[in-house]
This record gives sequence, structure tokens and C-alpha cells, in this order.
Amino acid sequence: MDGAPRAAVRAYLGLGSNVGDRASRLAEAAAKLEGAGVRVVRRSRLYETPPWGKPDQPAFLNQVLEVETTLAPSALLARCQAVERALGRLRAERWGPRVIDVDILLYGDAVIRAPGLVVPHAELPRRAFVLVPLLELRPNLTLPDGRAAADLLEGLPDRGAIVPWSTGARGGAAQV
Ligand code: GSY
Repeated sequence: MDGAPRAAVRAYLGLGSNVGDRASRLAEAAAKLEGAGVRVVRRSRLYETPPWGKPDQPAFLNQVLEVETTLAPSALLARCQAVERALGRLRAERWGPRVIDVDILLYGDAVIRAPGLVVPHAELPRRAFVLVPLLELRPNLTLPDGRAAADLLEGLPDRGAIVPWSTGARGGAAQV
């Protein structure tokens, strides 16, 4: 069915950066994701988050985008990876620092277990830095397996460390 027209699906993408001008990289990623078959509908605030998995690295900025897409999941993954490459992402160290990371978190209610693509994202239930911005956009979100995202977050000890980003430069207003 590749190439056949598809109905639009709401998908959620997780963005993260902890190298260089993090906020600019996230904005560039959102801009580059848009194009044939992908429209960014809403974006969460930016959150400053402690590194997960490998602690001795700079803090991340994270954001979640809600997109409307007519791309198949595999094509949306290819778009995400193209954006990572365009912004200079090198797939090197696992859990290491990165200029940009773009992950598919949810693709409608789809459950996908394919080589290279697991949806909902396999780590979503354990990552407060994803759940907090996702819940900002979808406070009543239930995962395809029936679990409430808010309940998952409640069980994560680091949830309080996920805070809206503030430059602190001019009164510290949160960036949106
Ligand atoms: O796949 C996400 C990349 N990443 C992150 C991240 O985006 N934010 C935080 N806080 N820690 C992370 N560790 C990895 S790997």
C-alpha cells in the first residue's frame, strides 16, 4: 500500500538536545519536520531536564510536538531521521550527548513492533522528560494498552526535576 493516500493521523514527536544552542536546534527541528505530509499542530513548552541514562553530561532541553501526518509510520521515521542528520546528529554513543534527537512517541493509537520502530516509544512509560511535556498537550492521555499517562508519571521519582525552561536573562519567562 506504499504510496496510497492515507487518512491524517495525530502523532506525537519527542525532541531533545543537550549540545550547543539547544533551543535553536529544537526550533529548527520543528521547522524541518514540516513539509509534505507533516504539519505541526501544537508544541509543548521547552523543559530543562537532567540527563537520563548517562548522568555525566549537560542538561537537555526537551519538547513534544503534536503533528498531523498522512505519512506512514516508516515514512515519518525517515523524516525524523533526515531532520536529525540535517542538524548534524551523529549516531554515536548510546545515551550520550546529542545535538538533536527526534523520536516518534505515539502514532494515533497504533501499536508497532518492527525492526527499528517501536510505537508507543518503548521508553515512554519510564521517561518523565517525555511524559511531562506530553501531558501538557494531552492531560487525559491514555496509551493504547489502557494505561493513563498521568498514572505512569506519578510513579516516576524524577518527575519533579522536569521544569519549564527559563533563560533567566530577562525576568525568566518560560519559553513557549
Ligand atoms: O532519546 C532521548 C535522548 N536522551 C535524553 C533526553 O532527550 N532528555 C534527557 N533528559 N535525557 C536523555 N537521555 C537521552 S539518551
